[in-house]
Amino acid sequence: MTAPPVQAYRALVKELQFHNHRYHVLDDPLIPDGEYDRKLLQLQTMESTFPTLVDDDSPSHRVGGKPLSEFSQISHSLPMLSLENAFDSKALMDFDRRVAERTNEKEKVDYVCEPKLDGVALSLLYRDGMLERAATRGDGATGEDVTANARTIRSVPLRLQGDSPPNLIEVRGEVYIPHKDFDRLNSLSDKVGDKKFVNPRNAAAGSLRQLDSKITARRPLVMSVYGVGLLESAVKPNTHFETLVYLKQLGFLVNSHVTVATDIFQCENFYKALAEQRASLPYDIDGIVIKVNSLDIQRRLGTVLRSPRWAIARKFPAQEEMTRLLAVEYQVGRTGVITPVGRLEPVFVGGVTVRNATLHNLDEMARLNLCAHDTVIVRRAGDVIPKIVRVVKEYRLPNARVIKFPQYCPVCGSDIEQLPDEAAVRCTGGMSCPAQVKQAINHFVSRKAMNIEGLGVKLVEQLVDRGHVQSFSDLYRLDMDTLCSLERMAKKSSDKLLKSIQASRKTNLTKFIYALGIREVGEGCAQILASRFKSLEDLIEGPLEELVEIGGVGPVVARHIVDFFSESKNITVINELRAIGLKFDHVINEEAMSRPLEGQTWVITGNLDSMSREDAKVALQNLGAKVSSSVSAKTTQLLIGSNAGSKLEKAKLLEVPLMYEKEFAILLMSQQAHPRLNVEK
Ligand code: JCF
Repeated sequence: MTAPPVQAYRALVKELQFHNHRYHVLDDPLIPDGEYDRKLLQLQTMESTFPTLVDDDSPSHRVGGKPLSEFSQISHSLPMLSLENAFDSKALMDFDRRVAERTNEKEKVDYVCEPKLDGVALSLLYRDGMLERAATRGDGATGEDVTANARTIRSVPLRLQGDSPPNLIEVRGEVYIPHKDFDRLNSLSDKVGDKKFVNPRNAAAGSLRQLDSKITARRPLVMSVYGVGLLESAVKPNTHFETLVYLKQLGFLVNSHVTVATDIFQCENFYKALAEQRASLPYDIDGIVIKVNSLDIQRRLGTVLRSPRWAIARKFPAQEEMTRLLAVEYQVGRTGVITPVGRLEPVFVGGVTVRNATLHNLDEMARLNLCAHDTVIVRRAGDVIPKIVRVVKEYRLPNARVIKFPQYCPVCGSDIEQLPDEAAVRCTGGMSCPAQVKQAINHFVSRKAMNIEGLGVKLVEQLVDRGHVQSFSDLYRLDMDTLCSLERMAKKSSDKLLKSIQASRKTNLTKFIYALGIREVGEGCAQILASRFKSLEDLIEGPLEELVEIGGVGPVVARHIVDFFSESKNITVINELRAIGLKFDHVINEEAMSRPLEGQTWVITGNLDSMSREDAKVALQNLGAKVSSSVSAKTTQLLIGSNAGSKLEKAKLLEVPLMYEKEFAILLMSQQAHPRLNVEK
């Protein structure tokens, strides 16, 4: 038998530890994953051939070991403290005053601010640089021994870095699961029919408390450290910030947002800045933690009950709250999309009072499986539209009635349809559906369409409900008597409105095409179509192939245009308008031509491949568009790159027209190809 290759083995362990740290702690891998896996396999082969070689810090231990029958209890040598909460800035100022009162008058107190991670606390004990024991917080005095599980967490060093590790160090931190890993975990568990996790925190807590560490090993846990308990070492840090630097040097992951503040106002500013970033951080946080920086002052301040006097958690408003579902109502949009909306007992969540939550569509309704009067968890994260996360089944009333998505349009009773590759359910009623008529009219009369002033939403509502208006042409048949019979309409305003309606008879082709409300045809697109076809007849006859080739139109929009004009109802509407004497000759407006996107508001989301977002922004601005950073009902168009996130979600909800990068590139090219559309400085 050959002698075990001790040196080669240790070298390989060290090499794997180095790459593990680069990947999981520094987030800066040096070698590709496949290369790492090969090296790990090599190590495992060595270990199975020469079992005597296996060391405690072997990376092969990351895969978990034998299941336990129970966790043993561990008493913390120094209690694991909890934090006092501050829910407003006054509470923070009070904290600062209490600190000042207990410290020497001339002493300047610095603070350290960090995000408060929403995970589970864990304590790690290292003796002579080797991970010896890991324990949960438990009640602060005693926790559970989860050493086997902690070993599987890649950002937990099995051996500390550096040549002179402390004799003994107890490191404390928070174990969590980043959003993207959580989403993946939940979609995986979906496939095998497992129960989904409600949120990353619960998933982290459940994963850390698995008796079978092989299961924990497959969960994407991350540990970020924030403090030290016991410490036996030749050199000791003097401040909290130095402690964090020290922990980083030992190979731990320390949150990158940690900042020193020289007074409490800076802490409050840090809080505000982080609140802004909260929705875009890759993990959940529920506030910030503020600690006195000097460890000497910390010692003098001491603790009360179970919280230190030298630290406080400034909490964000909760993003999830519980409330009661009052009813589900259905909104029918301009294009017939039926959106279920939950009416809620008002609840303060994410910093505002929420009364409604979107239920998105049929699939979401099926997922939630709501019953009348259910108790629900509402989530409002960032400026995202509030949604119902789940039902609290335990509070469901006996014999509660299941809420079913309607089988017919709740407004007009027409059939509804769900297209194979669409989540949305639509009413097929078109212009026979009052809800769609109202919205179509609202769009038709809007400023950038026919520009009929004085015809607001409330008025349109009445006109349609009383049967005065069923299609666009009916607007031109309205008379004084009819208008005066409506609520809050006197002679003067009726007269003004009639004049405005008459004035709109003379318009141009762009505005008219836009006013028709063809799906996804915004003003920019209408402009392109008008300048290309010059007359409505030619546009109506334009074959799909020709439309597809127009820069800025794209296959999806082209399809919508062809579908629109192949509906005889729509042709009838156009003919009626013509018969009434509407003029929509193609008037070329030179100024509008050089700025075809004038008056539009675009939003960019995701990463663009062919250009930077900044370049795309400048290009849009040159064409006359405004570029905004958030999606709202006013957004004309959303430009979508890869990995688009919540903006895309929101745009879909608000039915904002979408444009993918490819189509956008074509739009830009088409602008350069047409001298008249060119941008000249
Ligand atoms: O991120 C956290 N959840 C967190 C919790 C951060 C800290 O600095 C903490 C903590 C709990 C107690 N510090 C203490 C003393």
